[in-house]
Amino acid sequence: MSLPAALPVLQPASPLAAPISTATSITLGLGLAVFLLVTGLTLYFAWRFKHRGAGGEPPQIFGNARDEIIWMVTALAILIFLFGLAWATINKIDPEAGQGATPDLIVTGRQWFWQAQYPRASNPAGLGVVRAANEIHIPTNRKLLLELDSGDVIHDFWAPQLGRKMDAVPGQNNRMWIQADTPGSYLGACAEFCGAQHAWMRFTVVAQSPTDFQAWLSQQSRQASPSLSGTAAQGAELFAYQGCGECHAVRGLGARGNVGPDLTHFASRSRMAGNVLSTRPGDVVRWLRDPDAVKPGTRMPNFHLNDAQLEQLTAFLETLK
Ligand code: HEC
Ligand SMILES: [Cu+2]
Repeated sequence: MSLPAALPVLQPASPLAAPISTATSITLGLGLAVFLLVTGLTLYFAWRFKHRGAGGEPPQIFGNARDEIIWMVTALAILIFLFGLAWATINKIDPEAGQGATPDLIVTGRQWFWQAQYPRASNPAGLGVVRAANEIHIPTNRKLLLELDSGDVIHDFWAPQLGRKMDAVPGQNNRMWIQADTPGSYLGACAEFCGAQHAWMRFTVVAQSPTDFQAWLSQQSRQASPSLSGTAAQGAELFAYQGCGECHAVRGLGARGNVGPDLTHFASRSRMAGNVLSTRPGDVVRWLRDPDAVKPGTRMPNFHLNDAQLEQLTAFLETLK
């Protein structure tokens, strides 16, 4: 999966994002027109009248009612137009949620990754817990209500192709809508400075057809299988022994931590740690060897693991599909 390095801010892929790009383009276009008119006239007059010589000050004009009304009314008309445009845009991108509506998704920002939970109520198959990190799956062609929470400081959820952006404030449960028209991967980022690794708090929204999405949901709701053998089994033991489960959940293996990402389906994702690394074995080893070297300031400690231990843990993590 290849994603652009920069956020595609003016390439909407949603009826909730298109009005934002339109309003941005119109506003910038108007600003550009005014800028060109004013600088163009200034340059023109400077050139046109440069031969007048130093004849003292030109006559000053005061109190020309007609001219003053023209430039006040023009400016006011532009402002009223922009106000109307903003109003119309807000109404389109931010429909009312309805009191007490159950969110389709609960997205929580944490230093420095995003967690996505799919509450039971929006889960017609009656599946259990589904908790993903940094890869947020959604069905296409449906308006989804997102609840935004934070586990620590203020973050800001922004997937510019799919909807507006909104702060995730501790204890405030902000709500917004997103929608994707076509299946695909859409890049998102934290848009509110939240500490040293703010720039590596990226995520991907994976939009799938409703059938594919249901299949993903039921696969994610499965628990990890405890029947492992060889290096992977040694890795699972080490995972328990080192206390990784204090911070990470692996459903089915008794690990219930909620400080770091839920790892139950770690290997089903393609990127980890806020998109900074892939989930391929080489990158997993790099992360486990020294998390702070990859993301300085991370809450995950360095366990000073030797090569054999790194291999075992990685083999175990790669089984968590
Ligand atoms: C004190 C809490 C803590 C402990 C203990 C801990 N981790 Fe982490 N871990 C984190 C945090 C926080 C992150 C998220 C880092 C980020 O993305 O900024 C993380 C991220 C990860 C990731 C990347 C997951 C993803 O999907 O992005 C893996 C894999 C991982 N840890 C494995 C382990 C293993 C294996 C152990 C035990 C040797 C362990 N962790 C122990 C806190 C912890
Ligand atoms: Cu953040």
